[in-house]
Amino acid sequence: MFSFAYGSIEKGIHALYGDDPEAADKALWGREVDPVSRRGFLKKSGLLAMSAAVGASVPFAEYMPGGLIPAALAQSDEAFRIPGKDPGLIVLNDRPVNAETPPWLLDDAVTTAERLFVRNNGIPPGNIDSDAWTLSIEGEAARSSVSYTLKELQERFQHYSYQMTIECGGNGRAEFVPPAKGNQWRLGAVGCPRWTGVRLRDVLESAGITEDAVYIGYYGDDSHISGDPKKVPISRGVPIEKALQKESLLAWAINGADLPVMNGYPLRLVIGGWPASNCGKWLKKIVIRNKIHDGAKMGGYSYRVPCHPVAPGAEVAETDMCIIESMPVKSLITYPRSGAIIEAGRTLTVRGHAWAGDRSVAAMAVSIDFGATWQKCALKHAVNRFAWQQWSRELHFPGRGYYEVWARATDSMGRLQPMVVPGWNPKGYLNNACHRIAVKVV
Ligand SMILES: Nc1nc2c(c(=O)[nH]1)N[C@H]1C(S)=C(S)[C@@H](COP(=O)(O)O)O[C@H]1N2
Ligand SMILES: [Mo]
Repeated sequence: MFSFAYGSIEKGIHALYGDDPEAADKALWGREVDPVSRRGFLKKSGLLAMSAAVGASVPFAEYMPGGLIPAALAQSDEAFRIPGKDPGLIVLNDRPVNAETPPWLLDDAVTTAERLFVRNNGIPPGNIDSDAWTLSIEGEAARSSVSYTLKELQERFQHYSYQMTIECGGNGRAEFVPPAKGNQWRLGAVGCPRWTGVRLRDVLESAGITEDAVYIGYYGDDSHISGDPKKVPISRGVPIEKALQKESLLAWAINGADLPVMNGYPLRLVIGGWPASNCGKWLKKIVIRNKIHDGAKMGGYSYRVPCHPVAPGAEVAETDMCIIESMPVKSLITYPRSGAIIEAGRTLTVRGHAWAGDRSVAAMAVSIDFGATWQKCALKHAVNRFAWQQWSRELHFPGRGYYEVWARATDSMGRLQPMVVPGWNPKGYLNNACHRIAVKVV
């Protein structure tokens, strides 16, 4: 068994028929499927499942008509709209808030703040006072401990802006078989806004870095989901060389405006090319360590993958797990949306972005014949290191029918995206399988 990126044929057929799921079922199964059983609600076991899905018990459940899809889950409903975010974001979880951006909303070359995904491990801070905000630098490998208010940071150090892709290490997790626990990200835990701030390097050097420094670690102002003040939701970090790269920023702005609260207001770390879990939000403290940082979610199965490939579902000892560093080569089709219908004889220009962690993207190709042949795409250079690159390709379809457009990037070291979900790992990280969309020519 293997599964394709972003869904099976079944999902593809459903995407193709968009708003008409009954027609999709007919196409897929040759018959109509009872919509209630198809949607999985309101079988007798449904009450628990429904409570879990809406995130609350349903006091009037006994009055709920059979077959009703809770409004909280209906596509058009905005009950859980996240303030400051595009209503098209898909909310995966509301405690804590986690939301991804569907590919067709990632079409902008520079991701807007409204369309940047949200990934929270804990409960974000409330009542943030940016005037009173301080960042401290300390740790065994810091020559001195220093602390700056946000204003001091902005006044004392030179400002830099870079467009940088941030992608959750678990983006694409939904496709792993056997499944991995955690937020079931599909494709949209990624974005590439322009960040402005000061260089982490300049600020670390102002404290002084001792010879034995090997790693940094961050601490944010969010609190643990359990409510236990002694527990830290997440505290990750990177090797000192990565921290000292010129693009590593302490950022207070996204596309020239304040960070949204959900994305770390008023200050966050941005480290290019590595899992976004390294980009600490609501940043209060950086520690310079003389050993690999051992904060929350640095060990065990968190943001680590088997050092050597394992069979799907294998048990892997913690000692055989290695920290994820550069993210792998990947691409998205951001136009058209899967399920596009075009007239026979018309051309279709497909487009999207590609990125490759610490590397750049060297080539981009698309296929309309399930990978039998590939067509080279136009590909732009990155505006700076760690920014995603735009690609496009005009397509001609030979006749009416059902097609899939598959997109595949190659990085600067010659590595290609795989067609199938690669490298099963216990927590479902690093799925960089090709994105594909359905297109019907009528
Ligand atoms: N303080 C803090 N920083 C954090 C997190 C968090 O939960 N708390 N989540 C991390 C993870 S796992 C990811 S993928 C990115 C997500 O950044 P975003 O929510 O701005 O998209 O933030 C990282 N920084
Ligand atoms: Mo993440």
